[in-house]
Amino acid sequence: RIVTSIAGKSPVAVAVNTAAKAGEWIKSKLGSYENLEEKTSSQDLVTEVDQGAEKLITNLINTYFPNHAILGEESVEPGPEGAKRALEKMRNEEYLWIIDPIDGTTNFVHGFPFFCVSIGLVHEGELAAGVIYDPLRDEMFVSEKGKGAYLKGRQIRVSRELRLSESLMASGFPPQDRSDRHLQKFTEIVPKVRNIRTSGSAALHLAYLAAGRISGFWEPSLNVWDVAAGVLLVQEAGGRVTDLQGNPYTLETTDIAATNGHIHDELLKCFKNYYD
Ligand code: 2AM
Ligand code: CA
Ligand code: CA
Ligand code: CA
Repeated sequence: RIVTSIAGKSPVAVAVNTAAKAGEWIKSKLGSYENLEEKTSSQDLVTEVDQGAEKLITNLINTYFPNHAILGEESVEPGPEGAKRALEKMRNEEYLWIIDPIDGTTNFVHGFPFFCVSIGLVHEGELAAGVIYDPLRDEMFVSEKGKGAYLKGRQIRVSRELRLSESLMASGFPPQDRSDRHLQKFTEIVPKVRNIRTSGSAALHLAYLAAGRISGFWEPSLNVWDVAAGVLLVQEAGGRVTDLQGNPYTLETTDIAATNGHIHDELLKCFKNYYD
């Protein structure tokens, strides 16, 4: 059991309560954001709601843990280099919070109801807690290292499918990567699986994997805040996360393969020669 009462001030409790507050506020702004800005391109968006939610989250975490470091998407210079540099700089902090205030900003902007708040905590270099909150469905996914993964207080497990052919999968197309190899791989994998969803939030896809709603997910060129919390959820729900070549997940991993474990090798087989 994971204790999520804020009275104890456990980091998980603070993460849960913070994600709930941020999520409620984001939900109240759905359809009424005022400033839409393009970051690196017309495919890479930010609104004042992303920025406001990040501030709210940062302020709350700071209140409880003034000595912890916080890495948030909207406080880092746009582009993959900015993300890499920021992580390098903060990597050795004893406690590092990794925040994506809205994962699925494009969906939020268009009113497509699939986005979430993602809050991960790294302790001495290892994922220690991961919380993902979907405010529209009021679904709070919570994981703590060694204690399992939970949805609304009930323990969740990855799915049982043993083969790609019976698996519902998810993937995505981040603005940073519409490369031929990614598109080609997508075309190759579609006929091998039961079906694929590309719903626009890497974090929520990982939470769905942890809950057994899909059996696998892959996506290249992601940033640490897209996946940190989701990776722990998947691992604590019995799943497996690597890069596309099968190396174990680290905070530096950008090309992600995550599955229920059973179909992992079959999925990785599809990525042989991916980088050649
Ligand atoms: P976001 O909504 O927080 O920006 C969809 O394929 C995924 O790509 C989402 O998780 C989305 O996160 C992420 N994404 C958006 N812009 C990105 C970028 N510039 N680099 C990497 N991932 C990005
Ligand atoms: Ca973004
Ligand atoms: Ca994101
Ligand atoms: Ca975001």
